[in-house]
Amino acid sequence: MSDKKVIFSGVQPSGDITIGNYLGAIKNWVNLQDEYKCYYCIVDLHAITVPQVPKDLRRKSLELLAQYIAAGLDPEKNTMFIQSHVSAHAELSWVLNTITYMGQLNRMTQFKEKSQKNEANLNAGLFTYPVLMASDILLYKTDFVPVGEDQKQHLELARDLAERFNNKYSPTFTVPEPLISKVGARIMDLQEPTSKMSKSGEDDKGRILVLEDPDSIRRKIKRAVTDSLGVVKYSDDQPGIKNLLNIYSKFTGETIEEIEKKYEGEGYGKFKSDTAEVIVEGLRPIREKFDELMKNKDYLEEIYLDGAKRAEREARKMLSKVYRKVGFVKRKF
Ligand code: ATP
Ligand code: LTN
Repeated sequence: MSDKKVIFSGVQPSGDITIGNYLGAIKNWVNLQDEYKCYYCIVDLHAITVPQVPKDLRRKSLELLAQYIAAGLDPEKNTMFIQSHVSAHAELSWVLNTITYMGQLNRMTQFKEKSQKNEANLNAGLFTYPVLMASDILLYKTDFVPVGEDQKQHLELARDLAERFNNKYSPTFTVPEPLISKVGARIMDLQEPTSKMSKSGEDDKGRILVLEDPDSIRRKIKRAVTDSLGVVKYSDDQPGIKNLLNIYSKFTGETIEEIEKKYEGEGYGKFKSDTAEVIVEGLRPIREKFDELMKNKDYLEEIYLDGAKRAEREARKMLSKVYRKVGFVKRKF
């Protein structure tokens, strides 16, 4: 048995992933793969809490797997799988729903925001979304969950449910901790630098996709909202510039101070065009690898099949334990 600590994280195949998803989550995962036992999931059950076109969802799920690999996740080292392939996620979610308070879910900011945007489809899945996320995490005795800052509140709920279950029955779940990086944990919209860049937001000009073509990236950065102060400085009074500094720093590994220094006395023009190049070059290898991977669907199929088998084994064990503790009769087949 391996004594490595366990990592679990996931992204919804609800759209094409942005540099927010990449810098806030996936890029950090790559650095964890040697030291930890990692599960990286494509959370399609979560994705259907907002309307999806079935054939697009199918394609996007596969493309997301290809982007995980293209971004540097090694299928030999990590367990990568599709959430709906391991039914224990939905099953544990039911049990955890019965120990979750309505009041807790009512306080979730993502629910408040998304329910405003989806008034026409205010479904119960959107409300219990964080319980399913807790199930994802708790099935694998997860120690750490590397996510962007927006997921912190959901992680708190996962911790709370783990503790509540452990107290009510007996020690069962590991209480997980969030892993949120200092730089890049919250990449903002380029047009509205006070709200987070999102893959499913309406305005396409505010986000940059991981697979976006270089000219389009250059155009979007050029048009990114800044301010009239004219100094490249990391300050809350300059949310647009602060965001570009974060992006620059996360792609290159240079510190914010080093970058500020480099552009001292320069206007925004040069800083912006350099930032665009940093992004283009940072994404180039991912795009190239992605194109190659998408030509080989059999390979991708092999990976998600193998991943689901491995995940299934672990998840089943935990689910059986939970079923036993809550008092269900043991299944004889
Ligand atoms: P959607 O717009 O469909 O709700 P999303 O773009 O917010 O999706 P998720 O699939 O919900 O993306 O999130 C996947 C991961 O990416 C999570 O760890 C999340 O914290 C991270 N993430 C998403 N957006 C950003 C962002 N703007 N900055 C940093 N991290 C982000
Ligand atoms: N809700 C997450 C996606 C997600 C997730 C998870 C992240 C679903 N299950 C488990 C970490 C661990 C989001 O980023 N919106």
